[in-house]
Amino acid sequence: MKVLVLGGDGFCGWPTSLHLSDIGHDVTIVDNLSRREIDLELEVDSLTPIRPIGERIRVWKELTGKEISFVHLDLAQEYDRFEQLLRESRPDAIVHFGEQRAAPYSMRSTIAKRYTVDNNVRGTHNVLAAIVSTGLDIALVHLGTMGVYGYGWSGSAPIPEGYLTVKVPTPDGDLEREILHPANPGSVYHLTKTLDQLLFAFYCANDQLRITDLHQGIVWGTQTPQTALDERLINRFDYDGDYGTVLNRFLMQAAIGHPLTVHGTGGQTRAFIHIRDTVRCIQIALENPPQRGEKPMVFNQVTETYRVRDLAELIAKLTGVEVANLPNPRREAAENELNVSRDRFLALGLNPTFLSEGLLEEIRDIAEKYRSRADTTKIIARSVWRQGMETSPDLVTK
Ligand code: NAD
Ligand code: USQ
Repeated sequence: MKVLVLGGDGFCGWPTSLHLSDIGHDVTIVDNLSRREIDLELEVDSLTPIRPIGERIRVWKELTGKEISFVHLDLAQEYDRFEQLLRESRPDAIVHFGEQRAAPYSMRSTIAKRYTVDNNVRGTHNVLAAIVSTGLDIALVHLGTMGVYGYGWSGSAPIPEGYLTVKVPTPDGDLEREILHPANPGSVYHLTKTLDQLLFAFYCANDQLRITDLHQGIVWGTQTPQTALDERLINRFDYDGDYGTVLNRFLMQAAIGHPLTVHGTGGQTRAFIHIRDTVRCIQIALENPPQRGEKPMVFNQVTETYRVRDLAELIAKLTGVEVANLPNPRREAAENELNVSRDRFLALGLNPTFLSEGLLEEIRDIAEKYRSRADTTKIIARSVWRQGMETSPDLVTK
């Protein structure tokens, strides 16, 4: 299969590109390298020493003989070049990771809010418009997020995979309807993913595009069998207050003896998935596309749920590090339950990596190995959801 991986230089996109290439697909990465530029803007770097994209691709070819192409292109700004790329390369499928993906970054300033909406919504719409304009039958797999559903909306009922069956009362009795699960975004970033959903619903209905939207939980872990082949293929590991996600941050904090930065009571329950399962899920989604005329196919790409304070306690017990309860810089429920339906990937053969198996490997092979690269001034989350919210002081590292 010929596959374009949009955002293929990023944390999920790079290991996915290698995995798809490894199993025989013809992969082209399309990326504007904006994530690397944001690192420069934030004056922070991946904990792991990631190599330039050209070197990554050269090393993959040296080691495996397999070729991955790279196109430097901005999906939001360079529509004509993207359409031309589709006409020339005629891909069977597109995997779309190419968006600004950090909630704290999206809330840090007016400029960042506007950038996130412009980049994500324009980029996604350009992809859809270009598929229609070329007339090619390209299956699109997009990375959505569990955050489109929000937290706590449906109480203890499991969050369905995309659609909710509702009863509409009418004078002639109740009408049963299937609707997109109500959107309840918690940041400007999550808001863009709820807007993406509506774009997909429209283009499926109007143009019969074939679209799969993967509502992924928080990805943890770093390496896949392919990125672990050579240090020059290593995946990125974000630990800073904007891009670092909670579990990877806690692992890195434990490795350097920094108190674990729990926001508020840590009663927030979130969904998680290991990066090795992310790449398998993308493969499964590519192998099981919807038919033309179907509505967007939605999968919940999640393997486990955890409460933030339970994760902190688990890591504290394993490593002896302290837990710090900090003022929460976000506006979010202090405590929530999370019950998620996740049957579809399991039914299609996903065999998950659970926290209990992967944590120690991650601490030893990544967090401890690269701890000297950490800049401790970048750990505390400084982006606040509303002006005037309290931020935390730097915590002393032992
Ligand atoms: P990332 O920032 O590491 O990678 C995104 C890549 O897209 C980067 O390489 C960036 O340069 C590129 N990009 C951004 N805007 C672009 C544009 N306009 N044109 C071309 N390239 C562009 O993010 P990630 O963690 O790999 O996430 C990938 C996708 O998965 C995102 O859409 C994100 O919302 C979703 N997701 C991520 C997680 C997670 O925990 N990391 C969880 C759920 C969903
Ligand atoms: N949190 C802490 N301490 C920290 C960092 C985070 O307590 O040091 C808390 C946050 O307040 C939040 C929870 O942990 O309650 C999760 O935060 P996160 O930064 O790990 O995850 P989030 O902002 O939701 O975003 C990440 C990815 C995003 C993806 C999303 C999946 O950056 O791309 O869409 O996870 S989900 O959360 O399921 O929507």
